[in-house]
Amino acid sequence: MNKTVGILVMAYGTPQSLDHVEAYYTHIRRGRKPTPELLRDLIDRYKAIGGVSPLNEITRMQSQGLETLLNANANNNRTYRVYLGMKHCSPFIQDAIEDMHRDGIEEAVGFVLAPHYSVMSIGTYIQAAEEALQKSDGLHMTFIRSWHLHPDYLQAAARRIQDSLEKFPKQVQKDIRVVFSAHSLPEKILSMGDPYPRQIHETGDALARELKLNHWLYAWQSAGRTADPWLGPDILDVLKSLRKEGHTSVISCPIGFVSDHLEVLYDIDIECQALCKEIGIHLIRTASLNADPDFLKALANIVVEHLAGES
Ligand code: FEC
Repeated sequence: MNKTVGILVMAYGTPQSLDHVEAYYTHIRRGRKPTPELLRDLIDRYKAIGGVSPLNEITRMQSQGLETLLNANANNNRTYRVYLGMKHCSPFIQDAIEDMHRDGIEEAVGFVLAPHYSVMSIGTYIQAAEEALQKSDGLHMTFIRSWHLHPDYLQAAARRIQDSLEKFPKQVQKDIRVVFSAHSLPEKILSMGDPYPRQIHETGDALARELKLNHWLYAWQSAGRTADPWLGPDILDVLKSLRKEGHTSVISCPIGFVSDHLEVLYDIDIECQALCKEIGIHLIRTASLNADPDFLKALANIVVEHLAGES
């Protein structure tokens, strides 16, 4: 008999228009409305990248591409159905699980389109899913918590760094500084023994080994606008320090993210680029993985290997 396995693909989500920014921001802030200043600042950032972020569109393409690829290679009378659940906009994670339950799915796997685990990032997606599962009798779901060292993911990321290296003249390539960055989180995760900073370093170190890089370093980006201390150093400070040390050729590799969105298109492509122009650094950002075939293949293998380990 044919069996359908549900795949819950979870992603951050973005407002579908500028009119939806306030509701989205309020959701991110767990129900607390942003001040008019914070809201204006965020709307201005969306305007600077063209009014909307491409994140939802890319997430949809990733989900559809994954479903197509999984079914093209399916055997043992298995078919796969992908359900998309967002953290901060519709369709929410809870909606996706309700749909799965209504469709009679009994076996499912859930994962987030972000490679590194933190209790404050992936942990909160899984928590939302687990709450919805309590109302979904008969639906059994397991989770992939991180996939930051999967060889196919590393290969796809390495290829994009190599492409960026080749955009620099041959004679400067050996001196290039590669800055790996990920979304900052409140510093308190350190005292909780959270694996997030370690996993980011593991990914960067594995890529540096694979590509035989001479110089690489780590930075945090996109820290929240809140009073508590966030993980540092911030990427802007790292770029300033590199310039002070005399370096002028830098690759930015935001390995904490897989898609083009506000934190990449604004924070790196506008904010970091403006700083680099001012201080005299030639900065190239690695292309995002988006819905490219090599990344979809990595995602499909991550899912299939997880399911094989479960059965
Ligand atoms: O393109 C888009 O519209 C959405 C881009 C976007 C992604 C993303 C990913 C992560 N975040 C993470 C943590 C936090 C924490 C707070 C926080 C706040 C924001 C705000 C916006 C935003 N994040 Fe985000 N994040 C994206 C966008 N993020 C907008 C609100 C304004 C601002 O601070 O800039 C602070 C919450 C609070 O106030 O309490 C914490 C982490 C990731 C990477 C993992 C993932 O994708 O889930 C971690 C994409």
